[in-house]
Amino acid sequence: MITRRNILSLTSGFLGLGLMARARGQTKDKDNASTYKQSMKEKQRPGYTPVKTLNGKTLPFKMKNGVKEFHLIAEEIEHEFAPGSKAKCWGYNGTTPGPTIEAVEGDRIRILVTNKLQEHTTIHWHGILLPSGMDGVGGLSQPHIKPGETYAYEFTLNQHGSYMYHPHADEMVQLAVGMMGMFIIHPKDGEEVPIDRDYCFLIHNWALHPGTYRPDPSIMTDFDLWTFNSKVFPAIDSIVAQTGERVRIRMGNLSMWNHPIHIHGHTYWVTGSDGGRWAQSLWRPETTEIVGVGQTRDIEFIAYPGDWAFHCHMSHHTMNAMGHGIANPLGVDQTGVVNKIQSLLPGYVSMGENGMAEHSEHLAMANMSESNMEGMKGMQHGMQHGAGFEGPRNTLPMMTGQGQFGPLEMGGMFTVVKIRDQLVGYEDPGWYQNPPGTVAKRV
Ligand SMILES: [Cu+2]
Repeated sequence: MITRRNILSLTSGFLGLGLMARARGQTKDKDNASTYKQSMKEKQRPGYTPVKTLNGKTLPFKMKNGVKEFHLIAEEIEHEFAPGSKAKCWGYNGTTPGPTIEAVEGDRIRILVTNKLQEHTTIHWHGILLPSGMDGVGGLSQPHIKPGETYAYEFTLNQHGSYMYHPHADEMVQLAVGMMGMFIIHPKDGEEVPIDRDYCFLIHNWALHPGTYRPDPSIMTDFDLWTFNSKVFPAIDSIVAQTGERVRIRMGNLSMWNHPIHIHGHTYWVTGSDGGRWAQSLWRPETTEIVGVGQTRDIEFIAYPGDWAFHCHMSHHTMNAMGHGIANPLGVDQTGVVNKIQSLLPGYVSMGENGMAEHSEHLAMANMSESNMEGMKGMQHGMQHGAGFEGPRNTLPMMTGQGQFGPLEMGGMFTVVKIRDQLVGYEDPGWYQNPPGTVAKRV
């Protein structure tokens, strides 16, 4: 496995070559520049920058007679979408999504799949070119993997790019409850344009109805939670980078909607998919790219300092659980009717007469308190509206998150790209300290 340390030693290896070149009589300055250029260009040949899975991890492997052997265990798990909302989900090796499989073009790999579910399953290697019998479609390419059984998939990777894995057995249910993972294959000759930070995540949607603990697989359009790697904002990891670095974000969509994923403060290039990293003539500058159902998309940008929103642009997809079949409340004085509805529907919160912002402030305040649900009981909301408020159990506020200037009024598919001139590893650096005179202000 290639680690950051390996890459450092590779880089220093090329620096060493540079020193040898200098001994052959080149001038020092020219030599330093060319050595640096060479080391930057070569630092990922034949290595690579390991992928960073948001809120997740990479699946370890063992080398066995030249074959990289991975082991996935399909099982029921308890998953937390954000503090205050947990569910019985299905996943791999204890998580949803399962750990990211990461390998290199040309690798021979074996993936053992153990089924600890109460029903059969399989795994389909989405986008990967392989023998038909390794494709993982239950009944079509193989017998189903029954509870307690382990199957071995083995094939050679003859491509590179951003791929996925997911069951192809009782697919509607098994996807709806979280069974999926990313499968990243690095090019064997390294990247022509080197990548400094390589992120990946899966896009998904969940019907975890307010007050319940199991995602409902029967829902087709009206979902409650919209996630990056099975987390909702503010529990989604920030994407961090150092100023000037080339950042790639690989996104896979196994949800039931297409998602236009938008970045602030940058133009990114759309550079790849499950067809690999595209030829540079195909790269497109965008600030929003639709990641369609069943697709993967890679975007790349050069990091510019600041705190930048990164989110799905479907505005309901940056919300948590909410009702959709309600009359339009804007401009309607609801003070009289709210108490009556609450007597029938405990936990009902009206949408605002003047918009939702005021409502979000109360919930954001509640969300900041130590115990999410305890904090939502009564106090702030009751003071404002003269009615005790207790949200449904195990249910996140619809809009939440607190920034350095106030409530973010977001949820779901939203995170922050935090870019700093100096950065330690992948640590979250906190909020951006804006240079004086660069923050919008009241006049
Ligand atoms: Cu979306």
